[in-house]
Amino acid sequence: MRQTNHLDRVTLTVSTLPGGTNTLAVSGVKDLYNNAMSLQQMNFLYGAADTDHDGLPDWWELQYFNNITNAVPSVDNDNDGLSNWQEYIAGTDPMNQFSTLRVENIIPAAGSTYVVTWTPQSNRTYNVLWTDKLTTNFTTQVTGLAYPQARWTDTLHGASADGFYRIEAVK
Ligand SMILES: [Ca+2]
Ligand SMILES: [Ca+2]
Repeated sequence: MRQTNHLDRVTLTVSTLPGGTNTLAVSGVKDLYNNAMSLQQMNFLYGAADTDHDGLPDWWELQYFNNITNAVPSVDNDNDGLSNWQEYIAGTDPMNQFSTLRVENIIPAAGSTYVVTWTPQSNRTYNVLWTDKLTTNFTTQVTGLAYPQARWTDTLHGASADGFYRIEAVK
């Protein structure tokens, strides 16, 4: 950040921002001759501290585990099939088995299509994957479906005898 002669100190008080990158924009800045200067902008990280270096930010561990070191990324505390780390990425509650990411419904629709639904979380995007056999790899069908979108229509696999869907969350 560039320092200017007439601006030697700024005190900024920040509270209750979401974790991650936030943008601070400063406008109305003028130079020594009272000419308007271009908008100054900076990005800063808030709430990204991770005291125990386990990949789960302190603010997240505090919110769900009342402590900044108690949550174990690989553990599935609420037994919903998602590890705590997966719940952090998905934006779901790691202590509530009903808050989870899964394909909720696959509904046959007109024109040999299937409508796939899930429960989206804010600030997440979703990818839908498909395979005709669980012994083969899933292939990505669509990416970047942003909250609040909660459904996707598969127009490609209506004639397939079998089909399996997987939903991925991207933070
Ligand atoms: Ca942590
Ligand atoms: Ca879980």
